[in-house]
Amino acid sequence: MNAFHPTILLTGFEPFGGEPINPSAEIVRRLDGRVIGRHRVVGRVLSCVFGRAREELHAALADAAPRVVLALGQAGGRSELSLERVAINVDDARIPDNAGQQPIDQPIVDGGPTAYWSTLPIKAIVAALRSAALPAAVSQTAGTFLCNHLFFALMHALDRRPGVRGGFLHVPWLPEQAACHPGDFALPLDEQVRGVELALKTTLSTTADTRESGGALA
Ligand code: PCA
Repeated sequence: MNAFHPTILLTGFEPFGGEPINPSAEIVRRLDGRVIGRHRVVGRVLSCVFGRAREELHAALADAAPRVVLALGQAGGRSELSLERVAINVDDARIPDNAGQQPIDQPIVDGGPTAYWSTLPIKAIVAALRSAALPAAVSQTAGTFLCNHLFFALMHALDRRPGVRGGFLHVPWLPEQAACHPGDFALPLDEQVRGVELALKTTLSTTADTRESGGALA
C-alpha cells in the first residue's frame, strides 16, 4: 500500500433505531485501508442524522478524492445484499434520526432532480455475488430515511464529478441482531465483508453493466 493508490470511498452508518450495532459500520471498519484491485479503501462511518451525514460525506469526498464510492447501510429484514437502483429526492422518516429529527415529505435538494440512477454496474455485481454463493438482488427502493438521503446526496455530488462512479448497497442483519428479530434473515459479518469486497472488485473490472435479470427471486 502506498499514498499513490487511487481510492475507493466506502461509507457506513452508526447504529440507529435502538440497535447496538450497524453491520454497515462493521464492514467499513474491516475494509478501511485494504487494497482492492490496486485501489485503497478509505472507510468512513457516518452519523445517522439528516444533514450531518451529507456534510460528513462531502468532507470525505474532498479528503479522499475517490474514483468509486460505495455507500452501505443496514436494511434489517431484507434477505439479500441489495444493490439499490435509484435514489429519490425526498426525506420521509418513519422514525426520528439519532438527533431526534423526523422530516416528512421534504426535498433533499430544493429544486433538484426527482431521482438519480446508481452509476455502479448493479446487474454485474448481483451476478458476481450469486456466483460466489452470496444472496443478492437489485432493489428498486432505498426507502426514504437516511440511506436514501445519503445516496441522493452522493449522486448529486457525483453529478459534478464526471468519471466518479457511485451507488448504494443495503445489507441484512448480522446474526446477533437477528436473534432479537425472530424469523428475519441474517448474514454473518465475514460473508457481508466478502460480498462488499466482491462488489468493489466487480465495479473496478466492469465498465458497461450487463443486461440480465437481477430481481429478487421471491
Ligand atoms: N440504514 C438506514 C439508515 C442508516 C442505515 O444503516 C436506512 O436504510 O435508511
